[in-house]
Amino acid sequence: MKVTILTLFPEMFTGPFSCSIIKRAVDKGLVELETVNLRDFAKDRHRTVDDTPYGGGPGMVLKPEPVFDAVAAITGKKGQKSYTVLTTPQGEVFRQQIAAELACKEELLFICGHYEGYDERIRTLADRELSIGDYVLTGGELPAMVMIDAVVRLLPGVLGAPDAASNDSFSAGLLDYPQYTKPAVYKGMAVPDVLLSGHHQQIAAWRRREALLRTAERRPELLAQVALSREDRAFLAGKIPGLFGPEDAQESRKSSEGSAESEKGRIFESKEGSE
Ligand code: 9D3
Repeated sequence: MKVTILTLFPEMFTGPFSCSIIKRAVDKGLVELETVNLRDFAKDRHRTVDDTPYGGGPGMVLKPEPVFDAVAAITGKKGQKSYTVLTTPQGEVFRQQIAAELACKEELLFICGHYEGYDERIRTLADRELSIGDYVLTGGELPAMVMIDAVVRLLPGVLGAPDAASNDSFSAGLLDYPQYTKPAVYKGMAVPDVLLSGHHQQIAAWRRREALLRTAERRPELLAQVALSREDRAFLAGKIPGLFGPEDAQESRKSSEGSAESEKGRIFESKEGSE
């Protein structure tokens, strides 16, 4: 995969891209990363890339000409058009599914703004407009780094041989289960007995339940996208009355009336499990 980043701050990318897993992926030739300085495409001797907004108002707006010319130069150099992502707070919120889609592209181009906004005509260059969440950053560079990191780790060979347990469909969409390593007791805190038991089936069942419980407690909205078995549902309904709607709260209400659990989020729609 080839990833090009159009930015006014190419230096911001040097640190993150020369460390750890991304660096290894580049060294292995699995991905090629290139930054292009938008300022090199400014038209005047002051190298201006932004201007005041028509109609007035605060802030500066990224001019169209440098961005269009830079994109044309990047495309011309490669002959083939890259799948183009515009980083913007108005974009669709980036998530794992989008990372997986981007990981299928041969060539990606990220256009990063670093001003209050873009001239609206720049949007026509984008195949997709993406944000990384509802908080205000100073530019699109950190979002581009976040997205590139999420995409590159999905490329074949980047993480080494992925073991079936860590990314199979069984755990997909759930938060991770709790993990422990030695010592078995630390500052009075003991590792759960089941993990020391050697009963692999019981361990797998415990991990599944812990992942389900954590997800239901912390991110109940994620559960709607997870395939739950009858056993999963029975376990969760027993732990969190009303999770699957008001119906299931009836019989378990007596047992946990007034508990904090009963106040947790509700899942009204959920994928039917295949098992
Ligand atoms: C939403 C704030 N805007 C109101 C006038 C101004 C503005 C502030 C900061 C416009 C752009 C920016 C810079 N941010 C990005 O370019 C950006 C971003 C972000 O701030 N949060 C999450 N994802 C992204 S992707 C690009």
